[in-house]
Amino acid sequence: MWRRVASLSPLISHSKPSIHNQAASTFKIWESFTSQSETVTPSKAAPFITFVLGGPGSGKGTQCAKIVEAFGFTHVSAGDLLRREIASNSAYGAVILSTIREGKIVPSQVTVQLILKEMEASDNCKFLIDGFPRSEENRKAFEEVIGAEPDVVLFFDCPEQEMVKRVLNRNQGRVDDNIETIKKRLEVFDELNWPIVNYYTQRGKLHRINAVGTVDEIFEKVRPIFAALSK
Ligand code: UP5
Ligand code: MG
Repeated sequence: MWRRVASLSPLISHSKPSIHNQAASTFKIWESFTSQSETVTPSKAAPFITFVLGGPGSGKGTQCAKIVEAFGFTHVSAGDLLRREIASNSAYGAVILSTIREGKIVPSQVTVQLILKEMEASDNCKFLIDGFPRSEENRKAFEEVIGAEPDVVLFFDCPEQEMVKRVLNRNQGRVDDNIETIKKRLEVFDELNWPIVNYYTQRGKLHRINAVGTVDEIFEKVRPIFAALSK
């Protein structure tokens, strides 16, 4: 049985008018998403949500794969969802692509709707939200739409030099894995990540994990967090 740190409302988007209005002026897909989500059956189990934070190359995706394997979570990578939008030639693909190339942050309305859509499509109720939120504005937008906070927040804390080395070695053809964009990604991370870390530290939800070491060594620091919750 998964013990919730905070009880979450069912996964129905009771989106508040402020978010809806703000979104409508930016991206119309928000409207279509919220109107779709009103049809979701209220019986869906309340989700157990883990936010996975950390700089570029800190190992978020790698550790999420290990958590999925060991604890049966569904992995929702915000970056992967955005890259999927680009690949699908969606109306917003071009805007998302240029934002990622510049190492900047895609508007919350777009990312939040992609994440929630993915969650709603899943039968699982345990989610790892990887690489989100990246700013206080992201965090507030998500929490306002879902009407609750995440249960757990992981923060993979990794020195810049190590993150740069890992990203440059990845070699998977990502448009943002070049030194110029990496510098910008690191700047944006440094500017916007800390308020989120501080916020969830104060809420008693943040687990800071030293992300230096082998993948298995790092996972041995992650495992007890979920093992304790699943008792
Ligand atoms: N690796 C992993 N662990 C290792 C270890 N312990 N030792 C040695 N090597 C290790 O790992 C990176 C590389 O390091 C891999 O080759 C791996 O094998 C190796 P990975 O697990 O992929 O790290 P991760 O933290 O996931 O790095 P990633 O580059 O994916 O992080 P980012 O946060 O930069 O990327 P993301 O895909 O989340 O976002 C990309 C862009 O999308 C953002 O810059 C932004 O423009 C946009 N975006 C938004 O606008 N909003 C969002 O909400 C999300 C993204
Ligand atoms: Mg990743």
